Amino acid sequence: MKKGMLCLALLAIACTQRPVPTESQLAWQEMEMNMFCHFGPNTFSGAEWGSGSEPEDLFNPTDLDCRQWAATAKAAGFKGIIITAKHHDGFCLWPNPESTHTVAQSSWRGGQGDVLMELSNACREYGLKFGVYISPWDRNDPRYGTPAYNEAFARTLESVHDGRYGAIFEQWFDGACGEGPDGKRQEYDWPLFIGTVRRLQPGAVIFSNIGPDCRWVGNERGAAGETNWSTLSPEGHTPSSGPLPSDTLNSGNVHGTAWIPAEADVSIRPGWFWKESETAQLKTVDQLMDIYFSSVGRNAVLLLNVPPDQRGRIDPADSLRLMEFKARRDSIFGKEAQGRFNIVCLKEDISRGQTVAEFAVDALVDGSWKEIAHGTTIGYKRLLKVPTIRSETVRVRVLKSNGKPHMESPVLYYDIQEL
Ligand code: FUL
Repeated sequence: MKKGMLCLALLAIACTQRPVPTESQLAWQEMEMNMFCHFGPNTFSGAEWGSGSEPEDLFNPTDLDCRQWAATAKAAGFKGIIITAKHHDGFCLWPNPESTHTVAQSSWRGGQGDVLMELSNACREYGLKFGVYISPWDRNDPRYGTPAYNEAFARTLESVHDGRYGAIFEQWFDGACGEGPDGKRQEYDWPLFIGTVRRLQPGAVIFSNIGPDCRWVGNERGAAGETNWSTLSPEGHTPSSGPLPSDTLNSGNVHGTAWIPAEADVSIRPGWFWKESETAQLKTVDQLMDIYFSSVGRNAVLLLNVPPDQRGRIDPADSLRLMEFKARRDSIFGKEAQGRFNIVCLKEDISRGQTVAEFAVDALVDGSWKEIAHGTTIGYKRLLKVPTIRSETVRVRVLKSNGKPHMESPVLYYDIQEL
């Protein structure tokens, strides 16, 4: 008998039009894990939020090697890299003609350097996708707080998305703004920003607190809700109008009007930027595994930050931890369980939408069915840890569903360390 068996006991089927992912969103979800690289003046100052008045010469990696980042990401099982092309301090890691606060004004490589060019080339070489974080909040640009800034920011986006760095798989719009009550106020022109990226990179997935293409998961711990719908109702909100409540972002909306799946961002270190003092505080493999189960294993994409150091290389301690994390995942998911299992992997065919709202998993033990897990949503992937069971046969009962569920056969794994 086939190991996984599907039993659809439908209690409720609603025949409404459900949101489904676009081709780009589907491809994005299948990436599962991407590497985030926070890199810029803060790498050298030790700040998490730069003031914007740092001298350009502060940015001075002594041995930049983006191929080493890509090789590390590839070996660790990531499918793409997203770099902070411009963080809140406004410094641009590429020669942005719209700004006077960029690598071109620094003495690094005589002002001829371009981190985005090196990284996009390295990603192509290693078969990784390339993405960019470009912060709308800018503490350097004197136009920030005036309508002129919106036009300037759109041109900034153009100078990255116009094809010179090839295809960009994700544009990350950070919602943070720390201006405070007496600070500058910028009315962002979101239709202009989103339209600019769409026009130049129609295949890019656009991230912000509320989408349009993928949403923030509501925390920086890398944890999606046990209930996690890829649908959301963002009407009445803009990416900067104050996020939806964290629990909404964490769980999505069961009857959400748009397909806006969750992305779970978290750093391997306490901070987002590299600091020597934090090298001893890397997340452990167990912590990374917990993050994996509560992000990828709960229908989210994991964006794990691994910040390059002052040389412009991934710190050996971080690389080692990533390899240990990869080895641990391989030891579990490298082959299906034989004879007994303690992890069940469920998947819906999300190209037809997400429908399952409640399910139970039963295992056939000594000739009778025994319930071993119960949950709400499944989505692209749901990983369930269960007590170790000697059985090769499970069935899934769909107890509540918003439409006809399209599920794949469950797959069983065995984690020897969970004995
Ligand atoms: C936040 C930022 O303020 C942090 O510096 C970091 O970039 C994180 C990913 O997003 O909103």
